[in-house]
Amino acid sequence: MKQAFKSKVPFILIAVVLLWIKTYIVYKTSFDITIESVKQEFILFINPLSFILLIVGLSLFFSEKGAKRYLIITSFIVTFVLYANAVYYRFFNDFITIPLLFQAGNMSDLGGSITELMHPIDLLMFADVAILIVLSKWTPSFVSFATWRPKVRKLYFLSIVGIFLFNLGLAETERPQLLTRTFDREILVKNLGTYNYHVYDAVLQSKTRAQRAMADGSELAEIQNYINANYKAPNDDYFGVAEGKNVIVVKLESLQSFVIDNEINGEPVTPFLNEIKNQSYYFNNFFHQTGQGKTSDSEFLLDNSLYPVGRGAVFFTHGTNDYHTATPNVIKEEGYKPVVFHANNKSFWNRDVIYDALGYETYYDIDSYDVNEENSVGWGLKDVDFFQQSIPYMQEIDQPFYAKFITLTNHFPFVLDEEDRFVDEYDSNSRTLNRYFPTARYLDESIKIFFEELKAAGLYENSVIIMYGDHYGISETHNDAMSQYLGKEIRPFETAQLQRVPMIVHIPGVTDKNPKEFDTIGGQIDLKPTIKHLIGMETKNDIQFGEDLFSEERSNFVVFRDGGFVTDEILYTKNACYDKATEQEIDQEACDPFIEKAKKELQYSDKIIYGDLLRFYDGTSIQLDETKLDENN
Ligand code: GP9
Ligand code: MN
Repeated sequence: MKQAFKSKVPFILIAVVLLWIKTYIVYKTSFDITIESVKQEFILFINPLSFILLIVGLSLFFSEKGAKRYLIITSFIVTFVLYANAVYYRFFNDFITIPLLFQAGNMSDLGGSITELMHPIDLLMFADVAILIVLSKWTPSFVSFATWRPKVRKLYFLSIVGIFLFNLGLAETERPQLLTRTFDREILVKNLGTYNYHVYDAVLQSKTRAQRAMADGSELAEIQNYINANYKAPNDDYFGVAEGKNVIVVKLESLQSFVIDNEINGEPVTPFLNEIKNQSYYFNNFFHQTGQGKTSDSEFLLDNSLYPVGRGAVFFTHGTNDYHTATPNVIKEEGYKPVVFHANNKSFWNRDVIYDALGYETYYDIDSYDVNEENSVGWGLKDVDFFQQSIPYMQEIDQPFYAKFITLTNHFPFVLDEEDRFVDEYDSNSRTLNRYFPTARYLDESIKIFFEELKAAGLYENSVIIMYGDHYGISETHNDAMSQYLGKEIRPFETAQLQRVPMIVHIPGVTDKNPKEFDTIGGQIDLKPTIKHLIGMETKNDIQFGEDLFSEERSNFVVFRDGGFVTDEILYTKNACYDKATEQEIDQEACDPFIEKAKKELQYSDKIIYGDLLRFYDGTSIQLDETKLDENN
């Protein structure tokens, strides 16, 4: 008897193994997941296991008959989810997210072609469900349906926790802060598995839905009072100077201000930017205000003049909010065509979803570019090729356009091909900082080429070109090397000052005749009102936390996402207050009023995002639209 039991295979384990192997086969055949190492392949292989063990394991609480039924139904549902993803992927090259599923546009795109996307061979995906049905009907002698003792059950569930933590631990070594930053669906699926990813997506979704459902728009009145009281009228000398021109916004990857007008081994790091800033409006006290969402946060600040969220990337957590006041949406009404150029996977930072909400009409993503071994490095297409290949698209777009360009080569870990190296690496104990200079120099070169190509394509004269750095490239980990390069000790005061990024406004025919350098304190949150005023749009009634950088009434106050700030005279960072003139720490009292103001701004901005409050905003006054409340809650 004992012998017979030993040689039997538990039905539940058959279900687990079949689902597991199938999932892995579907990963390899239906999805295009890039694997770069054996470790990544191993993570991919084990990642479906924890979820499958858990969902299948629930059958242990049923009677024998119930368990059979439960296992068959569960296998079917799990397979169906997997299959739905595979079909969705064939069309969208992306994994399903709950909001995407309900996004009308997306699904109707799919509607007509769904049968085309399904193939008879797909039925094989359900083969294991059929096997389970056969086994449970005919109960062959090698299969055991016996229930497990409580002790064994406990062990089973404990081992699931162990497997999950092991998986998460391995994944974290591949991608630190995987869950809080949620970079990319592909990365989540690759590391945690498609099932865990869906659970994660559902949690995120219900959290945001709950916060949204609680909001009724009444908070907006208070926020709007604050914003109105802080409104800064535009400066007549600059208002409308670029009216009717194309707006080209170039996001300079990881470029910090310390490289501007600076040298590496006796050579300028950014020769072209140094030259062009002297034919432009140049802001030398302009800060990035990004959080965990990095590039995407800088884009969020640019288009909304709202702060990104404190945890995670707002592009992900609130990608389907109402953003009808975002620059791309409102600029459309002025006859502008809003587009984005970025040679990366479209789902990275959830861009494909939020760009729709922000109002971008076309996103030229990686599929719009010819990317091959020769023209790519590190994160993908090299910046020079990126700009060159973008020009023909630009020539086709109706003018005026609002075009955002997202560069990529100057991105950690700052790798570069020999032929693109115009300066030598630095020599310090930080490989990151050493390599930063050649890639920053390469980015500068790509901008030079972009300007030349714009001129050759006849696009230059009729455009205003705005360039800004998105976030730091060199983190505090490299302070020793940085202090060697800058020739001074890097304390928290200096670290905060190092968050300055270049910001250049170049208007052909205007700034080349009358360039100007501004030392006013500003940040990415100011880009929206600044750009709108330059092209002659009012912002009087806008929900915004930024101020026009040219306004004479500016408050010269910039808030970091962590609550730190900088004014003309003081700087507050990591709970310490500094006098900017002496760079010494001073009594906290001097900072107190601003600490409150910074906190208030961040809270108001968070309230707008978490409550999706812009859906209640009609552009002039707060109107509580009851029908919207009903349909949204
Ligand atoms: C990816 C690019 C870089 O598409 O924008 O993102 P980052 O890591 O800098 O946020
Ligand atoms: Mn970036």
